[in-house]
Amino acid sequence: MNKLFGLNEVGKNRRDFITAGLAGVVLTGCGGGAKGRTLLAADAHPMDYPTVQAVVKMGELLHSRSNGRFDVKMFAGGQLGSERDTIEITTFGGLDLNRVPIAPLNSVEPMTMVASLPFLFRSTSHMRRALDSDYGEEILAALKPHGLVGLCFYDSGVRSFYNIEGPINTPADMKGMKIRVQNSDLYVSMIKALGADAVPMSFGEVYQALSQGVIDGAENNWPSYHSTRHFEAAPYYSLSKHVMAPEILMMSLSRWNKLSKSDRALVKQTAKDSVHYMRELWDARVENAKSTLLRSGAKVNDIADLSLFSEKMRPVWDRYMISNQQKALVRKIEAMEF
Ligand code: GTR
Repeated sequence: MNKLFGLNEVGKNRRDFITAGLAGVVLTGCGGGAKGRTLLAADAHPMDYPTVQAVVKMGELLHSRSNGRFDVKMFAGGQLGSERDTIEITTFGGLDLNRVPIAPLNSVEPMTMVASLPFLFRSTSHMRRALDSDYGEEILAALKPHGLVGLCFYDSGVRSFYNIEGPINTPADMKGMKIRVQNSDLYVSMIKALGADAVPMSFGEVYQALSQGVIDGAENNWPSYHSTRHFEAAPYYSLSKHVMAPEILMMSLSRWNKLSKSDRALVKQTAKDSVHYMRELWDARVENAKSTLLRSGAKVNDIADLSLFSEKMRPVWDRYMISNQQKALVRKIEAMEF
């Protein structure tokens, strides 16, 4: 069916099931009643994760700023399916709000690949300033033709590799390793460029795949490495810091189109305001995850020469930065102070 996402039969059935269930939530008047002023939101993370808490906070702000006309009902913990599935559900309006990482949007809109490039952002402040600026808005706006309204970016920190075998210090240490990646061709290419085998897989399947030795490793930020308990099966966390790709909070275009002009501005502003809150939670969560992981026996190593990784991954930039719009945006982000 959908060429972009290519859901298999299981995925399609799950999508139809979820959509029917969500329609039930709206029609039975959960909060907003049949007019659906309760915005249904999805997130793959558990309730206490910063991305989830930020959207919950956004719901509270929206509720008070709209004098009770809007609120948000959060379906956390991946209960509505994989991120690929929920993105598709959002595009046809089965979900109002969805917080996803940028990687699975790479196959939907090439401009999202810009912020997914390895070693593009050189510091947290560089990443935040770029995404808070018109450059970030340009990426968010590119989602619109796909039925998605990008509201804001949330932090996702720095992603590094973890595996079951031993510390990684150079790309040679990864040779032949099966590394799980998010569903994105760009990510597949990044791993291949290092000489490892890339295994695209949805987030919820990684723990089992690591435990059963179906894969040797994966990559993620400190909080996700910790909250998923992937460290139990893959205790070697090597700080390759290869990508700072952000999270995106988006709204379905069909819901957006039903809002008045002033309500659109309210939703956009409230989402933006939730970013500050998210970042406070995020910074604390990173520190907490680091110290808990170190106490729990994770074997963390710094990598002395990150250029060994960045040089091998660099050809990925040329392969995926094809359009003039992508190239121009990359140049502008690179030219920023960091
Ligand atoms: C996390 C992100 C999740 C999920 C995960 C993954 O950092 O917050 O939404 O995409 O990465 O690796 O799939």
